[in-house]
Amino acid sequence: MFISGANGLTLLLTAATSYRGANPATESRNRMAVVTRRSFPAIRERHITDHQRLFRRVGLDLGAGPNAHLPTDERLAAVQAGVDDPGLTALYFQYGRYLLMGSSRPGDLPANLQGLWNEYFNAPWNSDYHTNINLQMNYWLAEVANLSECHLPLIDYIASLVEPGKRTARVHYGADGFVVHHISDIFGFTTPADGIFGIWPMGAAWLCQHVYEHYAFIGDKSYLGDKGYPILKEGARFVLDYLVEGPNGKLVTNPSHSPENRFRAKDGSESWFTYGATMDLQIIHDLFTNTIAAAETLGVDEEFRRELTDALARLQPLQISGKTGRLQEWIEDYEEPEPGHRHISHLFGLHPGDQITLRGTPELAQAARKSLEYRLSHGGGHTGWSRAWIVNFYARFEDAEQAHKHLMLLLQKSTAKNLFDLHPPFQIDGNFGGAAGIAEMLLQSHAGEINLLPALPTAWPQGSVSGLRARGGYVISLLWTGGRPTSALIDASRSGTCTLRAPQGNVVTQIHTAGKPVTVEPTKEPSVVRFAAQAGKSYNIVLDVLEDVG
Ligand code: FUC
Repeated sequence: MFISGANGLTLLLTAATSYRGANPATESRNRMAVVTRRSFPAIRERHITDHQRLFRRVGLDLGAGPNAHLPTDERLAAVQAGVDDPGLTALYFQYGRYLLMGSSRPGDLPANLQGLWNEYFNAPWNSDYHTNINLQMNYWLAEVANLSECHLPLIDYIASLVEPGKRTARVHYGADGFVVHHISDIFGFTTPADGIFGIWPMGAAWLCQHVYEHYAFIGDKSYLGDKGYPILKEGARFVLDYLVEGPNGKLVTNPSHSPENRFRAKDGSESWFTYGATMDLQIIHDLFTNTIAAAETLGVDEEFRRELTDALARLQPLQISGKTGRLQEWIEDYEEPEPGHRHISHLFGLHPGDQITLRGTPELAQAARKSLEYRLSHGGGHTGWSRAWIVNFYARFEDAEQAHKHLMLLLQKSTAKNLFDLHPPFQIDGNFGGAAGIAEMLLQSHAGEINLLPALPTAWPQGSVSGLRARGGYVISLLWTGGRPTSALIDASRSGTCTLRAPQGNVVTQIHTAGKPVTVEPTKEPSVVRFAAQAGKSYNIVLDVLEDVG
């Protein structure tokens, strides 16, 4: 085809697959017939409207930075040379949202290892859905970054694995419920794969976290009853069957391993397998807690709830090594041949789980921190996704400077010119995980309270964020200056008690709604207050420095 004398060219392309039974040629032609009826400006306008509807829900301003006038690749090169550019960090956050919007829309398949930007016939790891960190990390951003509907493709995908996963559970383990191992695909692949460490039957249990989190943020009971809870129940059923009594009478998984990591047994031999690996116990804690909460909310399955509660009470507790003070990754305090391993699985309970919290379980938090520091002192964080996870861990430790340092390392060592995350090669999980880490530095809500600016680094002295979501149905905007928060706005979509934690050294002094003061209930901690939030109302939160009050 030759084109000459033109000053513009519009190419229309439609595509379809037979995945859901359609005839691709007919489907493509039908779509083309629809598009060709529209003018190019009209198509563009529709696209922009659709994009802005989602994109503009969240704003992030960390200051323009010194290089705002430069193209992105040059800004990144400057950051890689050590220049501080908070504007690029904000761009990286919004880029993460943009990538999720582009690769995960309701009705479609979820974002795979390359989102949907795979350029190879034989892509790294088959451009598939790995469920021992990668697929889940793709969705850490969805709810907090106000893209809840972009989470739905994952939840639909999980739902599609229930039936095949039930067959696998029956055939491989003689168990009820559904199981997924560490590799899955859109054709219902749920069996172990990839050699010996394919025997990791915790994929479904971890995925179930997303099924519940969608409810925790949005609070849609009909979603929970019709779609969410039936999945949680099948996930929990499998685990109940899989658990066995360990030598000390506690319930453990067996066989069990910590994703892709191995240990040195007492006789010096290396092994992947043991029983009751820490990550299994934490995932199970998460799954059972959420399933019980869901059943309670729906007022169903009292007997099953009891079964789960009993099993939870008998679950092998997490252990701190007497020798090193670190959180143990395995049931025994084994040595590791690769202490800087990229998977930091035994910290699942810190993030994305909530079993370990700074104030709720301070000893475990301290031990988890030691484990993380040990990993890092042996070269941990060398893949993009691993580094992104570390940002989230430090945000949960409320260690702003470390979180920021690892965010910078993510940009410096694991980011391509177009801001795609590098495993290497390109793998999109680090983009989503890194963006989620930025949100986690600004707002947390996993510990039964809304934690405002929990990890604000000195590199972002001035800024604002609008439209982040918190569990409990809140949308939150924040403003800070001189490293100190000045105000926050909370829109409540559900009625309930809202517990607010002001950033370190600050307190909530007043709360107003529609110009009227709201009764603020103090707590034992000066920086924590409670108030009764009503659905549909907006609350202005006034903050001040702790010493200035009273
Ligand atoms: C997990 C990781 C690898 C890679 C692959 C897609 O198996 O251990 O680093 O990210 O998924």
